[in-house]
Amino acid sequence: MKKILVTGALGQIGSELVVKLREVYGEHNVMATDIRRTDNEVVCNGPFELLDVTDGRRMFEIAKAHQADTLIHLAALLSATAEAKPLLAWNLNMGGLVNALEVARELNCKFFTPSSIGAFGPTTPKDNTPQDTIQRPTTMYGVNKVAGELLCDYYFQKFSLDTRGLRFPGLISYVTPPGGGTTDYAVEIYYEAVKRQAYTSYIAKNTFMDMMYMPDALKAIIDLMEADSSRLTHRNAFNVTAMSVDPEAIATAIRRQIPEFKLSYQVDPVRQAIADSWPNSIDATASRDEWGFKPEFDLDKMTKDMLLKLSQKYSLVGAS
Ligand code: VAH
Repeated sequence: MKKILVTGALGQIGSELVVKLREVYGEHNVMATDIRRTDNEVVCNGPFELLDVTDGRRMFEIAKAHQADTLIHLAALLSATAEAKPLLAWNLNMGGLVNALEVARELNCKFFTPSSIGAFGPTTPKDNTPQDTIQRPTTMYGVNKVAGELLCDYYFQKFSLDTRGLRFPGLISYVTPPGGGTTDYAVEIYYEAVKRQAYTSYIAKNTFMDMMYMPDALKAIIDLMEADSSRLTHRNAFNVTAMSVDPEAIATAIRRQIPEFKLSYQVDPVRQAIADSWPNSIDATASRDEWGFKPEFDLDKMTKDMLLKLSQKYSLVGAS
């Protein structure tokens, strides 16, 4: 990777990945794009262009002018928003992906786009979900992710495009809160813990889902993109995870730092139904075997770092 174009650069992953990529590959070598502009470091500390990913011609112009050799396509609607606006999600998630793949094909770019545990459905084995198994998701987001995995495999087989992707679990971060996801509760709980030592979860007790801390997600993207292509069998859909937790497990970890923390529940039936259709835990053996995936943060280590960083961010007296 030398000259990188990132779409969705102001999203939960993009806002941290761009900063990390600029540290590793040089500020001027990472072109950040998003449909909106803000005054944060992604926009101010390196190349930035406004881009609606449904405009393939504009995407091509920006990538060509940047002389991109790598395209990291992150722009998409997440699961809860996609369920509320299914046709918008189809047009943006699939239209944007096809545009990005076509730009990558025309400019012969190495290509990354994330899949998700949302690519699995209620008939998928729920515990230690295998790398290769049944994928009949019952959400528009899941349909988009399965179609996306297959489309990226097609561009590899048909056009020899070097496409790569990860099935991300819920990602937890303190920089840019996620928007419109089902796993967002696992981020909100930390913000509320430092602000008011209490949180009301919209996901029910004993709803286990895979999660991972953002630093591990960023390292996984870079490690996969730098991996020897000949070692990659699963290429566009590697299962990655660091932990399987429910709201109670997170609350228990928070109470080790903030003993007075209180957790209550007000379940959102829409997002609960999405969560119930996903695995409880997934198997990441293929990622370990094919490109050396090894997350650093477990629940306690992530919780300590999240609470410390959020306390500093809100200059609150919180976790020490
Ligand atoms: C979502 N955070 O909740 C995303 C992710 C596995 C969950 O795909 O939609």
